[in-house]
Amino acid sequence: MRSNLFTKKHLLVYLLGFLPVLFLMQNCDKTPVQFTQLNLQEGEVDNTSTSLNDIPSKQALVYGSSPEDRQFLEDRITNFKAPGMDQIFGNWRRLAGSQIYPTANDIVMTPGTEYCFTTLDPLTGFWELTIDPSTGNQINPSTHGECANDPAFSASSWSFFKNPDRLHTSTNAGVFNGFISGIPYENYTNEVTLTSDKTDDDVISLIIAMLVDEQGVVHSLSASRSQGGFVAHAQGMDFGWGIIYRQNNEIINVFGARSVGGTNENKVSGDKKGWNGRKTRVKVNRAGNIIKAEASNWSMESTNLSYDPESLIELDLSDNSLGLEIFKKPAYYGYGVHSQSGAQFQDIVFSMPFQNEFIYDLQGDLVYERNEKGVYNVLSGQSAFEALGYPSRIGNVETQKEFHLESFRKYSRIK
Ligand SMILES: [Ca+2]
Repeated sequence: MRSNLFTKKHLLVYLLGFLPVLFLMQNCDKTPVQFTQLNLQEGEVDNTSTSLNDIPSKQALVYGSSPEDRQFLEDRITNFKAPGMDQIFGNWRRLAGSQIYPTANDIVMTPGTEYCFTTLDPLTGFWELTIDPSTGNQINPSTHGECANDPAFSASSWSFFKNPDRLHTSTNAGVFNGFISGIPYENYTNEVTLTSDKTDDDVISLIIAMLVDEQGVVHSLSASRSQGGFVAHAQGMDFGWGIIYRQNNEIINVFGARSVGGTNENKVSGDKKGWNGRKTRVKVNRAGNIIKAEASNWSMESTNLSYDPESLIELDLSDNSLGLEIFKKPAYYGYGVHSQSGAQFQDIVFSMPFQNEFIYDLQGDLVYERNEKGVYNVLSGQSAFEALGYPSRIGNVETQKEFHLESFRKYSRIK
């Protein structure tokens, strides 16, 4: 047990310290900003934890007092740009079926599959060949069934390449896998070019929203392109474009399925060569409960990827007939692939409206809000401590720093 954990005594001290704040909060009608996501919640008060791992955690753009963190904060304030693919590759959580790994370093090999984990070739992004111990045969882990069906293996199969910056996966994975943001959003626009240089015909997606329910089930909604392969066959996405709702790895529903340039399904349609270097650009816009997704036709050229107006799929999360109620709140976005070796994401353009982002300076107990010009301003009278709630283990997925609320208004760095 760590000595700096909250105890019941600390809780009492804390609550006494918070009484004036609670009083003020009841009289704060003139406060211009409502921290609806981050206000102190009764359910967050935890007076029984004996382990740091039991403390409720949250993700926010928080910055501590180390020189490194001061620089991160300065960079954020003066030079905001959306997370680049190097950040996504290095810092974002990885999703594989029902598994979520906080970072690549947290991926644990499934016993018996160790032989799959050779080395990702730094030039091609594909796993080096190995010997299957059960048969003695040389196999390619990227396509070998036992390897490709293992969530830990597919989550480990990603590379980041430059010129152009892109995410690449080598594996013909049996589970939907990719990257999810550390911070939830409900207002944003994300545009990405999807491609694969392999002739397989399966699914490459922008994850529109991802949340985990109280039972630990991963719910995801993804704008998906395919060349008509097996994932599509199962749920009527044969046309090559639609929004897929999954629970863990199971496809629950497909919305708006239609053709945007047809498909090139192996041995079946088009030139029968799958992706084979074809590109498509996909745009997702989320404005609260309204989701809009568009796609371009296929093209071999990045310069020829204009959105097809007929591709527009619009969903209203407040329409209960869709069964998507779980997403009616800020959710994580990201990038996902199902059974498509060589899939790549490039030319990401992500933007969000000003209402959507706050950053928290734990050293100065300050809250910054991003305005309509993308400039961060300190919110006068707002306290980072109050806005973030109590007690919390708070991580910043962009910097990979994590903090623990040690005592009233005092955070300690965990890592
Ligand atoms: Ca496949």
